[in-house]
Amino acid sequence: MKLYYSPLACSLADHIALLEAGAPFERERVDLRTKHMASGGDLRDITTKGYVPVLVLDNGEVLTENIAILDWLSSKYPDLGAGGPLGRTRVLEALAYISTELHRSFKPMWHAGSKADKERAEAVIAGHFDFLTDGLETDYLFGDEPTVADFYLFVMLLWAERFDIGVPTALAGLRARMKARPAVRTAMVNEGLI
Ligand SMILES: N[C@@H](CCC(=O)N[C@@H](CS)C(=O)NCC(=O)O)C(=O)O
Repeated sequence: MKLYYSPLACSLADHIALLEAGAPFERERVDLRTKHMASGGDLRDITTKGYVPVLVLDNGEVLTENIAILDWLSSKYPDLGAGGPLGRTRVLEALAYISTELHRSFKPMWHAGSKADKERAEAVIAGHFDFLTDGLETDYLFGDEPTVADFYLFVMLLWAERFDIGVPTALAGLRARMKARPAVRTAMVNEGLI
């Protein structure tokens, strides 16, 4: 498998998942502005979508979209998912919320925009973090071990840190626990984040 990623992009969730699973994989760093890959070539030759994450499977199939890649990884490595009859569906529900509501809300923070746009985005992001905290009594979203949904949420919590956006205590705790995990540290070192 080969993961196409960019440092601190949402592909960090997939990078963490692969390391947590102990999966054999290679990684290729991509410059998101130019689409150039560290070892040469253009990401658009792998996928015309031109964004990360991209996971190329050993049989050459190209997977894109965080929700799909993380779901595929958790079906292949069940320790990355949640148990119970609705486990997979609940994790997908969380992944969809993180992707389509929370991740999307960060767009004004990454791109040039007015102060008012950024303040509005910050309020929306805070609302999503509150929603995810409501009723959370475990170390991670689905219990005492993280799932792929926590890996994606963790990236959003790192973005919050980067943009100085406060997060509820429970999510600050989740972020700290994630940072202490060996696989997470390795992913962050690989991406030059620590
Ligand atoms: N729909 C995609 C969006 C992924 C995405 O937003 N990737 C960002 C990094 S976090 C990216 O590569 N942006 C560069 C671009 O869109 O040109 C998914 O959910 O995986």
